[in-house]
Amino acid sequence: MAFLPIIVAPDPRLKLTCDPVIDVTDELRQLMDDMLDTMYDAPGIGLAAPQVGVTKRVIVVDVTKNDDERHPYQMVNPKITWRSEELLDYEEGCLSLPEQYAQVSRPEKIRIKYLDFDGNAQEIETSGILATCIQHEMDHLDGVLFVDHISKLRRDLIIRKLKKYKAQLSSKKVGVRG
Ligand code: GNR
Ligand code: NI
Repeated sequence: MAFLPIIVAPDPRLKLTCDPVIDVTDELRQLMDDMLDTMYDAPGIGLAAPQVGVTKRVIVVDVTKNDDERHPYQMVNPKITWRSEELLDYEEGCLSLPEQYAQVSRPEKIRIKYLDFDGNAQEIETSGILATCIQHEMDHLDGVLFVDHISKLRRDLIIRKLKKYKAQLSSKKVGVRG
């Protein structure tokens, strides 16, 4: 069990395009397990590798609320093969944008292909919050954050708040009182 530090925006590491995984090794499985631990601990309903500083196309998701009915997904090289025309508006948050929320509109249903924990090819159709979360995580793999889907005015407001938040964090670290 390991908890990985989560990168907070703005940070150039959250803007990178991640590399496809060539094969699913034990090392990658360890990363996926550490990502799930980190996500549950945060707590969050999804986490993408770049949020913990790894530029690989790996995401984990679990939208269940109850701790004893967990249904985690660990996805490698996820690819959307179909999206519905109907959209769903959902109030999104992000562990890399702490305490910031905004309505984002995305396809309500999607079909995705991916490699699972064992390296086997899977294809599933999902809808609702699970579909929203998977799309949010997949955006991270291309350096896209939920604020990139809203107006520049709202995005700039959120980024300004995050800069303040990070400045406060770093001043606390060096022992300056705010
Ligand atoms: O924990 C999270 N909650 C959430 C809520 C609505 C839409 C997407 C998400 S994902 C987010 C965790 C995260 O930042 N994943 O990248
Ligand atoms: Ni996120």
